[in-house]
Amino acid sequence: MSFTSNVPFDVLQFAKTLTKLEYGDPTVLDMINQNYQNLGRAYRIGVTGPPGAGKSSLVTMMAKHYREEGVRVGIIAVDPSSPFSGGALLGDRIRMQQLGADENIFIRSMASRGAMGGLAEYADAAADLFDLYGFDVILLETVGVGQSELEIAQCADTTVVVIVPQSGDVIQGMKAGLMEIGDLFVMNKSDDPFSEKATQQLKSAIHLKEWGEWTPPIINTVATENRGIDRLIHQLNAHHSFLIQTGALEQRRQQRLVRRIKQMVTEKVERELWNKTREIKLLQAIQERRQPQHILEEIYQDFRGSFYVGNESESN
Ligand SMILES: Nc1nc2c(ncn2[C@@H]2O[C@H](COP(=O)(O)OP(=O)(O)O)[C@@H](O)[C@H]2O)c(=O)[nH]1
Ligand SMILES: [Mg+2]
Repeated sequence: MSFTSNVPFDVLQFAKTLTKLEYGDPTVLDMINQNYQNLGRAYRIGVTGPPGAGKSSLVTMMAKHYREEGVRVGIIAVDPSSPFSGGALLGDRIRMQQLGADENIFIRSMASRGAMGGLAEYADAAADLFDLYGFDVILLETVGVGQSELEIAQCADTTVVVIVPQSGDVIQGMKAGLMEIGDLFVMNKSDDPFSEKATQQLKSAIHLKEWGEWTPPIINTVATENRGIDRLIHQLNAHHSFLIQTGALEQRRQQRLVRRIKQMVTEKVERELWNKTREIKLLQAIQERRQPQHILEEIYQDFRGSFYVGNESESN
């Protein structure tokens, strides 16, 4: 299948394709690959932050806002910490139900690793599908608590870090590398009495860092009351323009591909290296109590040698 700009959108078919992707169906991966030249139209926004910060509430409001502007919105909600039928995702769904039956909004929740390598690869590929199917904006919600979540955030063109004032110690909430990845910071739950103090703390923390051409703005929001969302969208538009004008958008996308292809090559090499025969050889060598360094050399040389089978003259 290939895509033109006028493919009629079939909701059911799209949902099925996403499910196939979830099961690692190679035909879907192949389709993404075949249509590689058509990728990159959509603006990918990552929304990350600690559990309960209000990410889903914000994403819902952002989607509403974009819909009012006629923008087609795809939402990918990744929550590795809760099972598919678990509370958090169920909550997400209920909150997002207010978006209603609008075919220009599509929400996909994913909680399991699925058949693909990891959640980051899967989320990335799912975003590709949304992109190919003509969605303008893709909102990628992830819980910012660990490495894999940071990787998911890196699938985005712009990363929004959502934090809340409750703890009274904002810097504490920034531990998981969130400070490093934010292009925009949202202080949600700004109806909280600590909000002002927390915003000041965050501002100081941001200004401690060297940011180059773009210093991340802080946007105060109350997602549940739809407050501050227009300012958030305004800042997102500003960042999007900034990325385009400076060439950073292209650069980020190239970097993303560099990472992705490197990782695929590494995985392929690893699969070939650790075939059954070498696994057995390794175990035998260990049982014979041979020196680890010698085992390493032998396996490595054997692996290298496998590239030159039938081509002895180059195998020195
Ligand atoms: N007071 C207040 N509560 C909020 C706000 N935004 C979200 N919430 C509530 O915080 C809880 C967690 O929100 P949710 O969007 O599920 O957070 P997520 O885990 O980051 O996706 C829910 O009960 C929301 O109703 C806000 O701005 N102010
Ligand atoms: Mg959520």
